[in-house]
Amino acid sequence: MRKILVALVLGLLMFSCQNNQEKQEDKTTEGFPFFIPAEKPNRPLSSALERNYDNYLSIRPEQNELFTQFKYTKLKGFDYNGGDGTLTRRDPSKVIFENGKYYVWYTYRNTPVKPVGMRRAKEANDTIPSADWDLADIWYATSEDGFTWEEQGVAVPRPPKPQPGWRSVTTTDILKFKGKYYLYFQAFMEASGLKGDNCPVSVAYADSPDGPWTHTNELVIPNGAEGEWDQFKIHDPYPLVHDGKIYIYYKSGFDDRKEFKPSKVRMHGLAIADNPLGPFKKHPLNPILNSGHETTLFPFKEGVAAFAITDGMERNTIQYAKDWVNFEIASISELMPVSAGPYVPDAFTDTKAGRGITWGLSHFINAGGNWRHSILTRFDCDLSLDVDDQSMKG
Ligand code: AAL
Repeated sequence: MRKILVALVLGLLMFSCQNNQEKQEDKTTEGFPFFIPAEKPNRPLSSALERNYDNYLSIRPEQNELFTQFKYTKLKGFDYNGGDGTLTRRDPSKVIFENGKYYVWYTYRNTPVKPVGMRRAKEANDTIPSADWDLADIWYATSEDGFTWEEQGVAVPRPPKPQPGWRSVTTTDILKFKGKYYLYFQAFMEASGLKGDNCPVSVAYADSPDGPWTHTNELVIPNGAEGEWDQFKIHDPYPLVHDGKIYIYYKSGFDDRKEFKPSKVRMHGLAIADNPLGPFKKHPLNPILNSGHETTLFPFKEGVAAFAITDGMERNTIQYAKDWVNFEIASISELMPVSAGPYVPDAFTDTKAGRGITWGLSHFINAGGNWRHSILTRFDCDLSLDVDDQSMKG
């Protein structure tokens, strides 16, 4: 009996020592309600737990530098004809800070009537728009705080027929390179909806963000050849500077191909040039992002981060490519800003230590049957490595 008691006490002591040792060896994550080691444990794991360690930057969202949620604030300074669908502002560029103020460029449509809708595009004419972005010009606005904006007027108007963009110039984004400014934009040669939403990309340049802008009337990023993934459209051109070159990320889609219908497939491609006016060479690995819709990217550490929103298997994710080409999912988010144009302080500095973003502009679509009009809004987020730096905030 005595022997049994001694063995029991010894057994208990050994068990508790071992347990304590294990607990000390396992670095638990502070405040985490379950006993989940911060490092991947050396024992068989379920696929879900395996993935939790292998596929993301951290094992829980709050520790992940590329995880954020988004807050939206109504902007001051823009009127929308009472919201009757005749005036739209959408697809903002990234925001830049020049001459002591913030600048943004966007698609501006002010038509006598609201759009008839892409499905009724045959009813569109010189004054009746088909889509929300049909019959549009590129306008710009400036702001001192990122909340109240002063509309400055047109930056790049539609050129006369038959020049590229005569039907509509839309969805622009800004580049500053060697002291000059460049606006890349979609140049429509027919009303959206007649065949699809098809267009290539054209460019205008200026010595100052206030213009005047010279439209080259050239197609700087042409559609792909027949049968290529970007045969029908080059949308949402988004320039950044990397390795001394201009990297333009863009979106295209496969949805004009009968074999894919009714699927909505949108992916991102990359085109690179030494000179802002081209020639641009499309990356051999295109498409380089398998999801998303509009393009939103920013330098982050040595790589680049991208929002994948709206379409595709990996929508609602923030992705990261250390080499600016091969993207991995960094985090999954929600209510992501549509067509976000963030304030990216180091978009053109060829940085190797990208600082991330904390705010920008995006759009909301007022949908009612057909899309009627869109409004610009401000979004705030926490995707910066130096969130306490006031210069990151508007
Ligand atoms: C957007 C963008 C492009 C499309 C249309 C207007 O949000 O992806 O610009 O052509 O929708």
